[in-house]
Amino acid sequence: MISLNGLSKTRSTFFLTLFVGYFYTFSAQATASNSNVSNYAEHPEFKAFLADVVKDGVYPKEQLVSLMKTANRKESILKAISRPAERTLTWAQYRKIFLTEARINKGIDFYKKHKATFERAAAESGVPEEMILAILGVETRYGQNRGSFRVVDALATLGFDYPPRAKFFRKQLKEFLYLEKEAGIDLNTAKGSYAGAMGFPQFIPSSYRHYAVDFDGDNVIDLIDNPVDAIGSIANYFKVHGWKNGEPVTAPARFLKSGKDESSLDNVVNQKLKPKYTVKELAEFGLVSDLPFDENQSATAMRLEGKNGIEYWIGLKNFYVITRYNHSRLYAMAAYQLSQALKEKM
Ligand SMILES: [Ca+2]
Repeated sequence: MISLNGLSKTRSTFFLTLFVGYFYTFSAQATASNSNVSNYAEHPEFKAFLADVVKDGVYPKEQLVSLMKTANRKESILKAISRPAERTLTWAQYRKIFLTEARINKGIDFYKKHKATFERAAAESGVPEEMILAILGVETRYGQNRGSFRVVDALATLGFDYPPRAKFFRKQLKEFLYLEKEAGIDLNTAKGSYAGAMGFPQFIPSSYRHYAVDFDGDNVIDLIDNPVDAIGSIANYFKVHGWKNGEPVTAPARFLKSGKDESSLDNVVNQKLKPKYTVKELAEFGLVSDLPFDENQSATAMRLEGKNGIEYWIGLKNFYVITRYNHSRLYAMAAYQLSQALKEKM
């Protein structure tokens, strides 16, 4: 959903961007086109979108025109998308936002309230309770910050006035229209992140349609107000993306290679998120984990700027699965470490 190192991000963390906003000045004007229209029904490119929606029978024409007449360009959205925290903060700065006593304690309160649901979700999906809980903690502080932008404003602004990702967000806008029928969402009032991610787990419309589940059996898939559906949906998202129960996620590593210095790892660490080496190959580069991993499994190497200097980590397949939720190694590391901190208190 948001461009991170050229990759698309499937989630967004609305409050995080606000946090970053305190520290950085933004310049979105350079990348945003200026359509100079009072609402998106008047945008020059809306006609083609409308024709496409009507052709595919997604949503009635008159209703879409009415909805888009209410959709306005929001400069704050264009600013937010240009500086996501995952791209602007170091690991030390990023970690500090999520690994706090307050966030851990709130998580434990939330867990106690929904313990039976977490247990059922973990049993059915093979995704640990603490991992599901940590995602809720990172995304929305367990539902506290579900986003304050109208989703239709966010998706229209980015779909029509943010050329670098316009195609993606216009597709999300189209997916959003389905949610009125499929999930009973009021398209006019639905709120979410600056990037149109909704509810407790911050699902963008396409994820909502494909991965959300009705976990309390009331025949409505409600991620916005229903924590039970949210818990089941995060578990399902991880399961579908390949989470393997009981397999390792990540572990610290050390550089051990005589006659070479750490710059020899420059082209090995922080490459694409998808693991391209094996644990054995990383060891040949000099990167060795403290844990006895199966040396034939796929692995990825990370070099992060931690509080006490450079940290090396080896990520395995399950780590990659966390990055399917948000295409960022900082995000995945924070979510995993929060899960481990929560687990100690559960
Ligand atoms: Ca439900």
